[in-house]
Amino acid sequence: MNRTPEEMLEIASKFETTGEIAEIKPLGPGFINDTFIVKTEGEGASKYILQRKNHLIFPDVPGMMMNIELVTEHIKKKVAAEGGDPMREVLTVTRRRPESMTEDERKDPAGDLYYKDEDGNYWAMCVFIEGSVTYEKADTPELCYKGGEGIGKFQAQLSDFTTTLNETIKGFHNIRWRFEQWDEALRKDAAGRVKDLAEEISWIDSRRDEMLDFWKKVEDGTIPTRVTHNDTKISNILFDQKGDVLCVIDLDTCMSSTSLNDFGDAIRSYTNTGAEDDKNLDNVSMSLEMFEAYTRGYLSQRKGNLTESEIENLAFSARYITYEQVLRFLMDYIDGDKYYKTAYPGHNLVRTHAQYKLLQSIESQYDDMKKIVDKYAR
Ligand code: GN1
Ligand code: MG
Repeated sequence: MNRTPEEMLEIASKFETTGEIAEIKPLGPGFINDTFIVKTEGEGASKYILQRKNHLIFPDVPGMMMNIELVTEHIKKKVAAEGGDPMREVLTVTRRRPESMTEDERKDPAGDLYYKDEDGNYWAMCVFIEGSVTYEKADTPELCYKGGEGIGKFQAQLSDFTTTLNETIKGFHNIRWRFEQWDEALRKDAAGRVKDLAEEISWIDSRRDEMLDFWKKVEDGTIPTRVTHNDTKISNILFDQKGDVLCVIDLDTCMSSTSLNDFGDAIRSYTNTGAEDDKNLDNVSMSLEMFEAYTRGYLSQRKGNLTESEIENLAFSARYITYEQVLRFLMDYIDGDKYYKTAYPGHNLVRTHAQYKLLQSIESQYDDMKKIVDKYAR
């Protein structure tokens, strides 16, 4: 949905920025939200990230914003206590300008954390961290190590967080729930594509039981639940110019889950020698070197704080999340491309094939992955 510069300015002006708003430009390739960078000039000149939060995907944006506020405030206190910089080492949510708020918004406990426009779109803002760098791909083991350290630290900072968070997307990494959606998608066959997908569907079917066996351990408490990020791809970490982690961003899916999902999703993203949507499957495989670097970085922060069941299942989590991603891309293709933004027809099927190639590569290196986990976890 395109908005005029005047409309964008009006939306951005609802938030408590310093300086005069001078420029609002689209930013980044996010699949879910629309993201803009807002620059202000004059006294207090700064930069901000303005996002239209996709409320079709996040049904409770106020609940999500409350989560983000609680989590970032918790981390801010920790960073300050340790002598760090709370404006750079964690996201800062930009609140609404009090004078721009209606009576009802003032009564809402999350009312100053977002703006709902006349079309029902939700907008939220945070401070842009100057000098920060993001990567779409992890090119070096050093970067993988740092990324692992970053997520490990994030989990450690939240290990004593006790407030119950809202579930921003129902059953996000719950494969039992994903199978319910999957069965329904196949039954509906909304885009008439199922008839051409026998092979791809068999990839999902043949692994269904082993995935459910893993998830049962979460359901019966063998694997504990913690506060986790749930979308740990490398582009969701801000690095400084030297390559050190500043902070973790995109906290939309921050909620209760297993720490394993964060690990698995990071491995899915960091270790891929190709792109998530590579058309050339020869490019796609899991780099064991990158796996080792990420694992070493992650466990440097979490070793001693994970349970035996978490350690035992750490390597498997990469199979679990990559499998889930194959299922989610394929399911969206079957549904007629309703969830992920696509750049061309068939994009979700290309993503499915590329992620499946990655899954096969992970499966074939599974024994080595377990050995690496053992080496750094104990
Ligand atoms: C989405 O928000 P973004 O674009 O970082 C998705 C993740 C997927 C990822 C695949 C809320 O992440 O779960 O792993 O795309 N986020 C949501 O690249 O569905
Ligand atoms: Mg996201």
